[in-house]
Amino acid sequence: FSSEKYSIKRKNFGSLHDADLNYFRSLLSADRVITEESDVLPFNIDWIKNCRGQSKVVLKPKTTEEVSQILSYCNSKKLAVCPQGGNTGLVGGSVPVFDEIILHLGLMNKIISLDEISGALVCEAGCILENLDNHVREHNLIMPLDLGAKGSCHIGGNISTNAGGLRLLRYGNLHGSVLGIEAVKADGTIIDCLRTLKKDNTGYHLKHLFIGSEGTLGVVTKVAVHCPALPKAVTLGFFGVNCFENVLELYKSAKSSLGEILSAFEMADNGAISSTVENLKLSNPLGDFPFYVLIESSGSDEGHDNEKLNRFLTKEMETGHIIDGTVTSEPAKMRNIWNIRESIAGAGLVDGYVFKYDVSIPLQNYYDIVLLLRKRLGNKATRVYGYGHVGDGNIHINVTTPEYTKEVYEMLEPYIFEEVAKVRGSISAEHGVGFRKPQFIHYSKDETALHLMHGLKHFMDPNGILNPYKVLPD
Ligand code: FAD
Ligand code: 2HG
Ligand code: ZN
Repeated sequence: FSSEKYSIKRKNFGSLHDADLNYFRSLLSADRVITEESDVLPFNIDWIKNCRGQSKVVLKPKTTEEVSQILSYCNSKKLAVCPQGGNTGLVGGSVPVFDEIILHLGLMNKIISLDEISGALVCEAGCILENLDNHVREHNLIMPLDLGAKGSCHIGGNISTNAGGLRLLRYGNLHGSVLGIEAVKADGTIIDCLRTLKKDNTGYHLKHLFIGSEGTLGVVTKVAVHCPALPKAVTLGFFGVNCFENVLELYKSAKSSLGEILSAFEMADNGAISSTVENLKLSNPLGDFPFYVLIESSGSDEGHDNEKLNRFLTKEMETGHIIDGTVTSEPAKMRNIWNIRESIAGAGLVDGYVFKYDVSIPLQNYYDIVLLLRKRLGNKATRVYGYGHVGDGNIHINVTTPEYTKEVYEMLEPYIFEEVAKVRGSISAEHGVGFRKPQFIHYSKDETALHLMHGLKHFMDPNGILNPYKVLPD
């Protein structure tokens, strides 16, 4: 259990009784109140199997009103609640720590409207990202975010974590793309900020409170998202690069040569790609290189885009920044290349256990941390590798071991956060703070900021029932 593994004390919340279950059964139907231990178990365990809670019940509301009634009841009884979307979060935020009630949004999965002209999509929070993307593509639009977990994560979960992903470089983060939100406060009040307007400066921009607050300030029930136009011409290149300095040179050059058509710039080191080849049996279309770079262009004119891309590639083969590569516009081939990149997150799990770090670091220091950790851990780790969203200054470091050990954990934390703080980086670039990092948040936020966050939390949720033990330190 997470509480024992990380020595956490249960806070003074109410405990679940039969009368509470009866109330929930009367409100929802009995089949939407899950209490069978084996059925509840998967909702208690996170994606990387690092955290495990002890909840006895999963509630599956279908409407905002049901969410409101559940929260109002829980607040009156001081019953703690853990909101859960697709449960793909990587910092333990989506699973309970003790016996918090799991509020699963999966049945709130209706698409409400799509305005093909403005690109405004309105839907419920439990819609799966990939389903939304497939739907809007039929109308020549795409979702402004894409990530390896798209087949299971919910748009409400994405918004609650302010997920970044593979195209943030192009479309920006969700604070820009989310047009409106409907959310339910801890006391059951429904906050209706569900507008589809691009411009709306009427007072405080409340929707932003719910973007990235990881279920601690309210439960997101409906969202309005701006969907950009589906690009007509997409090309993907996968390249072998000799050293990290050349990855940076290539990024600089891609920005200036490709300009507005550059839609992704990702890198993975040799260890990251090897983990997908060795552990998941994926085939690497290139030979063995110290670094790999994935560059995607998306535009509206194939001829114009290809001309730019060819000029860029010819130049970079000549400079030696690119040693080898493959470039394709065929959807199936592009899918294969993206699959190698997107599979890295899960590949390390095959080794046994993965310690995952997700940090923002200024680009000149971006890769240093991987080298430092390799040296520090020596043969204590099976693999130490780095990969991530170069265009966003965001690197993921995965350390794999046969099993979780306190010794390796203590060699990694807080060391890694200290190193990140030295260069004024962020200890969580895109995955959030969740359960795993509240005690380290001070490496990235000063006391005045934390004080304001505590004040907001208290104002929004005075009993602290929403996702306790997460985000903020005690
Ligand atoms: P969950 O995991 O269920 O929940 C995440 C947090 O949000 C929890 O704190 C939960 O309490 C809260 N929450 C969920 N739904 C709601 C709601 N409706 N209202 C209020 N709170 C809610 N992240 C990135 O940023 N970029 C990536 O590229 C990326 N790639 C990933 C690849 C893989 C293979 C995996 C497994 C994860 C990846 N992630 C990535 C992590 C990312 O945070 C999640 O995938 C996603 O955004 C979480 O959505 P979810 O629906 O699974 O939320
Ligand atoms: C990615 O970019 C995700 O693939 C997951 O953010 C990163 O698992 C990780 O470390
Ligand atoms: Zn990522």
